[in-house]
Amino acid sequence: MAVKVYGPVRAACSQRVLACLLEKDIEFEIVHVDLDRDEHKCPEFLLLQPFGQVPVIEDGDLRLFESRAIVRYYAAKYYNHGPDLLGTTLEERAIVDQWVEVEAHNFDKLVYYIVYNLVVLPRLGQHGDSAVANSSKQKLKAVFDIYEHRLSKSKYLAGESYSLADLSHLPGMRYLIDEGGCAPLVKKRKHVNAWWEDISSRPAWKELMRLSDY
Ligand SMILES: N[C@@H](CCC(=O)N[C@@H](CS)C(=O)NCC(=O)O)C(=O)O
Repeated sequence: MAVKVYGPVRAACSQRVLACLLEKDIEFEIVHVDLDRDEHKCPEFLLLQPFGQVPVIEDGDLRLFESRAIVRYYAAKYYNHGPDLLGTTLEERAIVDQWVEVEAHNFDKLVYYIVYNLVVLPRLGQHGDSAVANSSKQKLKAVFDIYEHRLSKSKYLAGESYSLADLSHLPGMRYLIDEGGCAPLVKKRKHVNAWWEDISSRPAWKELMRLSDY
């Protein structure tokens, strides 16, 4: 039975989940949730996700929200199917987890402030706060400097293999580069740029970009 994924295919958090399902070649069905029409705040949706956010998955009897919990679940459930996204030893897994947490706590908020103010609000005909976007870009430079150093030591964030740590960054990186005006911040950092070129060339991500109709 196909996994049901509730959320717009273009939402960054939905894309994190979809990128993982595509890597693992897991069949899925997208149930579109229109955020512009506040469908995620309606009572039926709140029964699925009490915080009123996407994505949510339904897989048989299992219902799960929080995109990083979902990708961890599928990476573990289909450990032997498709690429290993978790790491093999306890230590490798801990390092993957560490960088997934970095994405969630050091990177994602900055992406949100930049994209919300420069892309989402203007799309809705409202003024974004450019001061907030600019100060987030300054903070992002410092984060990218740390990534640059890390990626000068290993091909991927958690070591020599692609993992959930890299996959988790894909949607935010795309938003920053394609819509948030941050391409120069990436391009001028040799290792971050090579990493982005590599991870965004993966067939699963390219397939998701086709589904997203970019
Ligand atoms: N930590 C959650 C965040 C979910 C989230 O922020 N989803 C966004 C779309 S990327 C959303 O639903 N935004 C609408 C809202 O918060 O009202 C996750 O990773 O699933």
